[in-house]
Amino acid sequence: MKNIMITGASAGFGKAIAMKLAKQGVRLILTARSEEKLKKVCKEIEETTTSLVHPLIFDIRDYNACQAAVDSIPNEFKPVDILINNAGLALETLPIQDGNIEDWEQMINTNVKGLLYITKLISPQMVARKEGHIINIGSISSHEVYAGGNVYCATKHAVWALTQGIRMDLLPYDIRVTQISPGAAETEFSIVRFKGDIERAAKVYEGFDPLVAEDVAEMVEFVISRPKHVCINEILVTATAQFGGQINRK
Ligand code: NDP
Ligand code: 8X3
Repeated sequence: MKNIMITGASAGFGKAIAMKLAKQGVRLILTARSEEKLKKVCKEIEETTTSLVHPLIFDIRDYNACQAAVDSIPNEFKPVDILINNAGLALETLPIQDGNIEDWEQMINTNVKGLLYITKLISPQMVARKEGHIINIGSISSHEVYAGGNVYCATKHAVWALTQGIRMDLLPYDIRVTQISPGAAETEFSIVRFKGDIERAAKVYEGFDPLVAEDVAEMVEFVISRPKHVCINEILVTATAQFGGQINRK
């Protein structure tokens, strides 16, 4: 039975990945800040699958909290075989001159530093065992920049650079490192981005069929099911209606 840790599993991709992998009978360590939402996901998994699940409630921006959470993982959920660095967010689409420092810090601290903190805490045991798989959730924004996407796109470009750097560093230890880079997907992402403005968020997905969280979960399922000698370096996946930053709306 594999031990799989997924950050940001209370909603969106993280939740869908957890639900999908739970069907295989695994041990899941799921993390998020929202206790109520995460425990609901855990309950659903426990009630509908044979998988075991351990929730960790903490803010990934806080290194001490990350360390305490990782230290508290029960022995039966260790060692982590697969780490899925998914927690992340975008805030606003403001031009750079109007940007909000707190928003920038939250995106950088979550999307870049949070990913680094968890990778730093989990990778040493993978190195020691010469085994493991790290999957980073990047974005089309790891490759493209759009108006008002400035800092969010910079964080996802950083995730791409880190995926490459981590893969190079861990190459001698047979550790697989993969980035999954989705285009626009309808999750809570835009509601978070527009700070609860549901109507504005809905407009992002008007006039085309966006990706859904299940699509990304299927990519993860595929990537981890490859034989050990196969490392999918990156999957860049968009809605059929999206090419780069361009969306063909009807
Ligand atoms: P959601 O908003 O639906 O989910 C985001 C998850 O991240 C939640 O579980 C949230 O949990 C968690 N999270 C956010 N901030 C923190 C924090 N400080 N500490 C711990 N957990 C945190 O968004 P998505 O599922 O769409 O996004 C998941 C990832 O996919 C992100 O990295 C995003 O950038 C990326 N992405 C999204 C795309 C999209 O169009 N939706 C496309 C490409 C990439 P909680 O709030 O409970 O802490
Ligand atoms: C999230 C999707 O369209 O903002 O990474 O790049 S998008």
